[in-house]
Amino acid sequence: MNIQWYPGHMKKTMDMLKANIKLVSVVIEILDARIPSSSRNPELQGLIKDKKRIIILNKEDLAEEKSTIRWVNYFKAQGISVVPVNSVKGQGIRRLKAILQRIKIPSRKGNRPVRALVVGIPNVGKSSFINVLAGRSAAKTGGIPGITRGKQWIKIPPGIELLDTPGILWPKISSAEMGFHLAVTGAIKFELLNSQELSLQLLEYLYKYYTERITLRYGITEIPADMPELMKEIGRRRGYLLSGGEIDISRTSENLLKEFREGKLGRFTLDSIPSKKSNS
Ligand SMILES: Nc1nc2c(ncn2[C@@H]2O[C@H](COP(=O)(O)OP(=O)(O)OP(=O)(O)O)[C@@H](O)[C@H]2O)c(=O)[nH]1
Ligand SMILES: [Mg+2]
Repeated sequence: MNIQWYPGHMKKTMDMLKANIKLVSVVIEILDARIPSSSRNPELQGLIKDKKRIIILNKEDLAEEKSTIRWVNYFKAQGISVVPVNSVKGQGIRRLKAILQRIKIPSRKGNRPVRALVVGIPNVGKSSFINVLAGRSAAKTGGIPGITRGKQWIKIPPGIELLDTPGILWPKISSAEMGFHLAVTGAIKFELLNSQELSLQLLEYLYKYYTERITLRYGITEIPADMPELMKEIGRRRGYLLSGGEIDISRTSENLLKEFREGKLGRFTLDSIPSKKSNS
């Protein structure tokens, strides 16, 4: 899976972040708990530099609990505050609020608000996170990447101001595996993907590591080792037929992706902790 998606609006957002970084005292980096390293924008690290940073592992409800604990420990060991969050149900939000409220801003006048920049890849849940933190629908959200356009300051009393920003990727996604992780979790615009190819790749991943979940979800006990054949079998079980009686592969593929993203096949963490050697 070779994916590049860096349109003009992402470059513009990057420039906007550069211009606004001096206005904030904290950067809230929203990562996808299923892919904590693939969802980390390498271009942001230079921008954030020594600014206070909080990492949110969002969509924790879709990630494997044990892996999330490992990732939390991994970031903590680097001295970074990290909170797993479910931005739909609000889990983790109280802890995050407490962290934000502990941040003291040196000011002659006393109570200056804590201003934070909220950044992350498309569709990771930045706007949902802000809304659940604010306790109201202040920012527009949606199931496809590219919902937020332009910047928006949102006030959260007492004393917190957040800047919602459009999701951004980076000019060169370095590995095919990273591309697969971003695409399969929903960070890449649908129109850019070959959903049948992506879905086959997902099936291969499931077949390799989570065979029992295929059986559990689709009732297939004798799983064929040929992926297109397995895809057909899933379509057959679902009754996704074309008018001539053939299996509707396109519908089956899209449904597999959808169910995976919604957590219907269980919780998944696709990224593992980098080994000590490769961790620079
Ligand atoms: N399961 C689950 N879904 C979530 C969570 N947070 C957000 N979502 C869903 O993810 C989708 C994207 O949410 P948004 O808040 O619009 O994401 P965003 O990062 O602002 O997206 P852009 O503005 O397009 O970059 C929506 O369908 C949300 O309901 C979460 O913690 N768990
Ligand atoms: Mg948004």
